[in-house]
This record gives sequence, structure tokens and C-alpha cells, in this order.
Amino acid sequence: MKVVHNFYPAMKTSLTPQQIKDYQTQGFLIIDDFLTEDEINSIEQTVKEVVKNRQGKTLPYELKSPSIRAYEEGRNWLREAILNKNLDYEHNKVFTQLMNNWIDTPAFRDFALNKEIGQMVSQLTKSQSVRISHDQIIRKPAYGKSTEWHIDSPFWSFNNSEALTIWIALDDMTIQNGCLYYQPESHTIIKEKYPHVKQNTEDFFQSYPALKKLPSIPAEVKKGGCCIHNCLTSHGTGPNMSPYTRNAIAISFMPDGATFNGKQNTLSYEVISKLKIGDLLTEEHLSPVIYSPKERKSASK
Ligand SMILES: O=C(O)CCC(=O)C(=O)O
Repeated sequence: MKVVHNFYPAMKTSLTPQQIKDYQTQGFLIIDDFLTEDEINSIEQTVKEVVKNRQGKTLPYELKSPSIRAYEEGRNWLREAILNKNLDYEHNKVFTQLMNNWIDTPAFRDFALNKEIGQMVSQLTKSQSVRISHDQIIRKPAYGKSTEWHIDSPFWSFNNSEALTIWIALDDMTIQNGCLYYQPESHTIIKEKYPHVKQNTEDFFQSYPALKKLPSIPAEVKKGGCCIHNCLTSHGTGPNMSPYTRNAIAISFMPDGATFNGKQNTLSYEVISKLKIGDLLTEEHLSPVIYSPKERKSASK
């Protein structure tokens, strides 16, 4: 797949050495006015298009084969009947996610696979070549619940401590409507090679008591600004205490060379059924290279 797009020339993707240093020390970086007003308008249009076309489907493809899904739905039904609790319903109170929008929406692809973003990610991850892992439109509903404290890495299909997420504000993000909070330097504390998913804040801090002693800071950022965090940086969001949906886009990237760790995350059944643990994640239709030494050379000409 040829991925050389540059329809967002004004994006603030050039980083100063100080910004790179801050990101590496703190585990996150906030960039105000990452997008221009025109760029925000164009992305908002694209988000509307995705919301309309997806009709509630999280992904543009089937995550699981119909037989596995039927089996799991049966199990969930039983479990929920026993617990008298609907887990998905709880999840939707936190946010709704529309994922891998770059695959079925060309305008989203032009943005998410932009080589300028790729170059910035390559600087932050200290890697020559960079692949997209997945993207999300995240919509926290009016009066939605907080996103529990977590790190991203354990949810993903690969282990690579340099992988990161660019989270872009499509509304002014405030303490009132559920902005992100980070624990500075927390990415240096989780030393386990393969941390496990923690389901909630209590579980998370019980597993990492050193993190419970760290302060957190709110990352208030205006519409069009972005927050970039390392996959081992601990973060969460406050609840949305406003009567408006709070919209953001999160795009996650991995250094080229990452290998499959056995977790499905956003990979389709068709893809994982062909993968063995340790295989390189090089599926061009799911995680294409968006920046490589070739681009580096042409950029320096
Ligand atoms: O937007 C949110 O509520 C959560 C975002 C988040 O946790 C992430 O992008 O890793």
C-alpha cells in the first residue's frame, strides 16, 4: 500500500529537542493548537461521516468468526444472568469507541496515516520506521463516567515499550467534561516486561502500589490540541459533568518490528488465526508502515 499523504500541512508536527526530552522524561507531551481551525473542521466532518456510516458498529470488520461470537455471547448471557449485571451497558456509560476508521474512511486515512505524523512518532519512539496500530474516535457521553486509571500496553496485540498514542481534542477538554489526567514519570515505574490488563482503578493501584504515591496532573487542552502518551504512562479521565458529548480521536502507533503477543485487541479473527506468538505484525492492510528511512531521506533533500 502506498501511504504518502500530506493533506494537513499546517499540523504542528515539528518537535523541538526540548519537547522530545520532556516527552521522554514525563511520559507524555501536550501540544496546543496541534491542528488549525480548517483542519479541525475537516476532521469533524469526517467524524460525522464515520458515525453515520458505521451505524453503531465499533469496527469496519468482524472481530470474531460468527461461531466464536455465538459461543461467547452465550457465555456472556449466562454470566450476566448470574451476576445480574450488563457489562457492555456499563462500558457505554464511560465512552463509545469507533475503531480503525482509517480502513473504511479515506478522509480519516489521509489524516491518521499522514507522513508528517509518522515522522513525529519516529522521533518520539526513537525508531526508524513506524506503523499504525489502530485508531479510535472516543465519545464520552453527557454525564458519562470517568475512564479508569490504566496503561495502554496490556490491552494491545504486541509488547513494545516505545509505542504511543496521540489523543486529539475535538472539544475543549476541561476538568468539567472529563479531560485526561496523567501521572508524570509513571512510565519509568512499570518495569514488568508484560504487564497484565487491570480492570479498574482499585485493581490497578493495588497491582502498582508505587504509582498510588505519584501525583497526577489534569491535561486540559483546547479543541485542536493534542496529548501524546507512552503506552506505559498511567492515565485516566475524569467524569463528564457537562450536558455535552466530549469527542476525541486517539491514534496509536508502534515501531516497525513489533511482534504478536497473542492478544486479539483490534485484530480480526482472520488475521489472528494465521498468526503465531512472536510473528512480526506486518499486515499491510491492518498496520501499514506510515514512515520509514525512505521518507526520512526525501524529507532531508
Ligand atoms: O478519552 C478517554 O476517555 C480515554 C482515552 C484513553 O484512555 C486513551 O486514549 O488511552
